[in-house]
Amino acid sequence: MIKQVQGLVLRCVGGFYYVKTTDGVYTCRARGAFRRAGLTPVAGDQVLIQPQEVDMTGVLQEILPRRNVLVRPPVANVDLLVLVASVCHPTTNTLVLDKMIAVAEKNHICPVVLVNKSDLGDPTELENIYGSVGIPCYIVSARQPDTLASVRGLLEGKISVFAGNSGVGKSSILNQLAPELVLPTGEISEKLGRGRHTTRTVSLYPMAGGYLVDTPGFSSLELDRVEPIDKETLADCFREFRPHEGRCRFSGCAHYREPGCSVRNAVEEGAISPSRYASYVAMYEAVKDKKEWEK
Ligand SMILES: Nc1nc2c(ncn2[C@@H]2O[C@H](COP(=O)(O)OP(=O)(O)O)[C@@H](O)[C@H]2O)c(=O)[nH]1
Ligand SMILES: [Mg+2]
Ligand SMILES: [Zn+2]
Repeated sequence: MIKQVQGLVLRCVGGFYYVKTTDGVYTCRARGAFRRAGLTPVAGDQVLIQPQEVDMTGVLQEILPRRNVLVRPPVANVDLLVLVASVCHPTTNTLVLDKMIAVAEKNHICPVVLVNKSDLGDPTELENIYGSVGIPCYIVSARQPDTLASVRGLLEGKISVFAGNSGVGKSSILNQLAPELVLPTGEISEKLGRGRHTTRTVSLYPMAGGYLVDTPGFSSLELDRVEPIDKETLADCFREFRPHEGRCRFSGCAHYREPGCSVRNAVEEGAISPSRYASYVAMYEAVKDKKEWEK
């Protein structure tokens, strides 16, 4: 009987997989069968390995079923997508944020919004939009570590991917959350990032029984190969629309220009944020005329 143990892939570098098990981190090679089947283990994967205790090496034998997997950065079994926005420098594009939230919802990843740099300006506008949606929204400042206490609690035991425009403060926040981390921030990180994209490796940084993943910017985030979300699924990805299901005058209402639309009424009454609805309309218009064969 060959011994097998279960572990978590923390990092993949040059064909080596660092797999954390209850008795330590094993440096593993993947079984050749993976390559032949076009399968690649990624950080976040739960795997079975054949361990060799003498030198803490092993062979990665099997990838256990994934709950989800991101294309870029390649990470599996993501619990939270932490979207970092900032009050200023850079300003937040709510359409980009809402697109990310929608794709997270579609992939059963819980979106979280952090409004950072609250020491520099008024976070009320973003707080009003996202606080009312029912997705966790926190006003924080990487310069005021106290503001991050409740965020730390939320991340406990989870795999969390941090995303947001370059410069919003992702790395600064991660450094505060996990003090043993020393991620480069600001201009230094921009210089390091340039031209290194092809060799970038994804790491899961341990924090409070969970793991954190940093990403350089929205442009390096790809949650889903099949984009955009089709028009039938889009409304489901806006969670504040869900209570209106079945309440519109027409069944199959797209909440677009139809009369008697419960979602549009809610926007007019101020129960749904106009900014969120505008994002929905922009995303809907991008897919509404797509034919089946164009997808
Ligand atoms: N005033 C202020 N500056 C911040 C805050 N968070 C980050 N910064 C600064 O914003 C710049 C970009 O931060 P960085 O963490 O590299 O952003 P990233 O590109 O999202 O990882 C750096 O100069 C940080 O010092 C904050 O909460 N308040
Ligand atoms: Mg960074
Ligand atoms: Zn409707």
